[in-house]
Amino acid sequence: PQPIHLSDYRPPAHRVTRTELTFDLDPGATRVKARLHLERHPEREAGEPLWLDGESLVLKSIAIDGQALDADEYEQSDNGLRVHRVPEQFILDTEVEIAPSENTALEGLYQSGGMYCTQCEAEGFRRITFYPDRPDVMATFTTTVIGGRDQEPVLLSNGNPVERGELPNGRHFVTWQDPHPKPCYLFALVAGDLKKVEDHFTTMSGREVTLQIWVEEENLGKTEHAMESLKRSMRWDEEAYGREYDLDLFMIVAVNDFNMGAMENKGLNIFNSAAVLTHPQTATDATFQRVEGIVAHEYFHNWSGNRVTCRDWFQLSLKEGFTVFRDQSFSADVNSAPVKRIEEVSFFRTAQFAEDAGPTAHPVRPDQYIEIGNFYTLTIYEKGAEIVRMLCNLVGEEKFREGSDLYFSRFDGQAVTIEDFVTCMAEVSGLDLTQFMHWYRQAGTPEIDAFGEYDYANGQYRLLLRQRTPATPGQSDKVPLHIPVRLGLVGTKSGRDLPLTLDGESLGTDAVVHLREQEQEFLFTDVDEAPIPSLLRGFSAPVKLAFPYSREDLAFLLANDSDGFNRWDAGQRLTLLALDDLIAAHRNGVEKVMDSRVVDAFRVLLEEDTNDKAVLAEMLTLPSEAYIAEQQPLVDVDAIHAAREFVRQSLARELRDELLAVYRANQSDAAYEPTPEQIGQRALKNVALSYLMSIEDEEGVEAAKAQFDADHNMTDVRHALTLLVHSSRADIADPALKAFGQKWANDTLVMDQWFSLQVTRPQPDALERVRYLMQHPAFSLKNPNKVRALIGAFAGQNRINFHRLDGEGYRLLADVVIELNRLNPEIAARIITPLTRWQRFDEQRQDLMKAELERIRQEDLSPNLYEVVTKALA
Ligand code: B3K
Ligand code: ZN
Repeated sequence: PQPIHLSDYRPPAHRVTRTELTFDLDPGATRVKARLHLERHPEREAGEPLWLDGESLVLKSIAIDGQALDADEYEQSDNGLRVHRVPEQFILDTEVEIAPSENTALEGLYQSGGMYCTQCEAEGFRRITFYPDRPDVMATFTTTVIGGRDQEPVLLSNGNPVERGELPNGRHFVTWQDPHPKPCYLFALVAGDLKKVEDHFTTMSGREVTLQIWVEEENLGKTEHAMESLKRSMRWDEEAYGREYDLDLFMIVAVNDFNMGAMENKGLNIFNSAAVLTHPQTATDATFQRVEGIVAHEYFHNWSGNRVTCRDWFQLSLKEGFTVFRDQSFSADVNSAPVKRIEEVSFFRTAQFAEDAGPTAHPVRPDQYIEIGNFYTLTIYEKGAEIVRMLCNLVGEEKFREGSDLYFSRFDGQAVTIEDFVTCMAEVSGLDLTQFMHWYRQAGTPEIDAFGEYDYANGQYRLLLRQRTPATPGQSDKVPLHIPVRLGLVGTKSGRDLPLTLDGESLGTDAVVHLREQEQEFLFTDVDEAPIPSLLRGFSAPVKLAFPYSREDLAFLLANDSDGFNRWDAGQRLTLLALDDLIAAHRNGVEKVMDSRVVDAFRVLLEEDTNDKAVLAEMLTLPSEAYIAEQQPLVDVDAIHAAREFVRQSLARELRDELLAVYRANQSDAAYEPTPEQIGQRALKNVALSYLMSIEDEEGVEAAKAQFDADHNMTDVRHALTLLVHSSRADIADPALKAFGQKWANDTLVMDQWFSLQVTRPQPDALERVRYLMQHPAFSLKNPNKVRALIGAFAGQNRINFHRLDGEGYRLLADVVIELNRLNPEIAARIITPLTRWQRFDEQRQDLMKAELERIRQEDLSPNLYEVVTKALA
């Protein structure tokens, strides 16, 4: 496979203005008729051949303006069809046959359970019919779907239903019309025996919109939260961005087999059932919040993605980064904002930093790719969102809104670029964003080294910032970035933010300084007491910032920083320093000693009377093994695990009574609600229980068992069961696990949780459990959720067992990847990730991991895996 380059972009030779499709559904032989109204692109010369993408299609007929083409008038290949000569303007008719029942890649038209559904982004439409499958070709769609009256009573597509009727042989049809021109990646079709829940929304201009969520009958009771989230999102987008919905009907469909979370098809969003269905008895708080965020994300795409779309797939972050930023802002508004930010950043610094430091590192706007399906990454999504957040902070909220209004009005109905977006922000604010654009071009996480010095005599604080972006594959030289650093100076006497005066200008007590040079000095004057700097507040830029804080400094910031995010971060930094010592002690075989400063800091937290329990729960949570590993030059899996366990157990022993008190004080019989208050309270209670269970405290074990038996809600039940299964108390855990498995045997989403919590246990039998559970009747390699729940959870979260020194963890993952290469290349190329990160491990593990990558390379690889494996072995 050959890479595609951004620099080769040209508009298409022909564009489609109208697309008319007819689907005659059949599992093994669906017929698709396409009538395309085509014309030459005004920027391209006359006489160029017509190119249509197409994969795995059996061509039955082809005609131009009613004339069937002779065999020498066109040429068909593996990836498409070329018609040598076409008129300036013409109608193309084709008919193809496809086999949805054989489609295990879950791209194009496929079957999930008994129903038909589609996934076209990025390049799935070419598996449905011959078409210029690129986002800069936008057409109106009319779609007729024919199915069995009994098997497929419900036939859905984009837009509004305009006609329906009966046909011979027990068949029927519905015709749908979507008035908004769209690229084919937003096309969708769903057919099956589905039931709906309906609601209504009145838009800001007074239009009535019908809202429908379509599910299998047994899931009708699990849609309420998604519906409420949808209505909240619609209102929020009107208020925050002035964006109104533009059709009379908005549909969401839940399907069990889906590669990603969800898809923003125009008027017909298709969701992974795991990202839309909830019920207090079956879904955890985390799932409730995830559903809210994803429903919002897909809805927000209606403007940032659908009305204004991407010119080409290199611009993917134009819609994804912006839309993630929008859904993050929404979630922060309707939940606890500081907790949201802490959650986002701790995930980002663990997973995106690792991606940016690994063999598949790429810029937020890549300049080349082999398989675009590999670029739905944390970098495109989450780092893209961080860039938009920086832009918003740079221009200010008001100008940002002005800029987004300008963007939506100027480019409505068009396929555009990242420059188009940034130019709008520059225009309304008058800021020069030229240097800022490097954020989109440069891969790798910038590192800032900061140093500070207080001059008592003159009352001045000198802050030196030095930036550096490490080399990444294909990018050895980096230029300095424009980095907004939000900061405060916290007085060591007063514990307060001191007034900031920079270059004679007074900036209040919390300000943003702009780091543009490789090295830059900031001299704050009129500083009355010695300060400790609080840097990168709110994670104002996606960078690693190092400052030589002492542990006393960090304990001080943890107690005094006015920025909630940086208070949390000070606690994390303090714990990380203690962990460093313990990791070293473990490696050197020296006795481990707990740092009393950490214990004291945690004691203060536990005794604090704070309202935001969710924030407190975050502060009490230790950095994950994955994040600790991120900080180490050489990852020692066992030492990290041992050190972290040691900290957990030491804290549990020293603070046992306080933890038990917090646990008891936060128990509640109140009916389950996914409110921020209740979620915070459960989180706090469950963190306390985790500590108690780490030492298998008798009362802790009793509490976990009682919490499981009480069966109050899935958050509490799952947490208790996980702690029991991860403990040595098989006497309690085994019967509980069995009872849980039997109770939920028919609920596929709960069974996913049952799989995950078993294979993440630290005991040495975890890997054998994975192999055993792969034979379980509820498991299937064809279902992406099951693959993630079992294999993904094991390889991603059970570090000590995945990295076993006998290499069995690696072998297991490689075996699965090889099978998935045939079944579902997109999932194969994702699930392999932990194997590609061999560079930071000891030599023995490096060799084992590379050997498995080599074994995979011997296979007949899909483009997806080919790209990832070659990069990983480069
Ligand atoms: N836009 C989709 C991505 C699906 C791509 C899968 N290859 C989901 C989202 O970001 O909303
Ligand atoms: Zn998206």
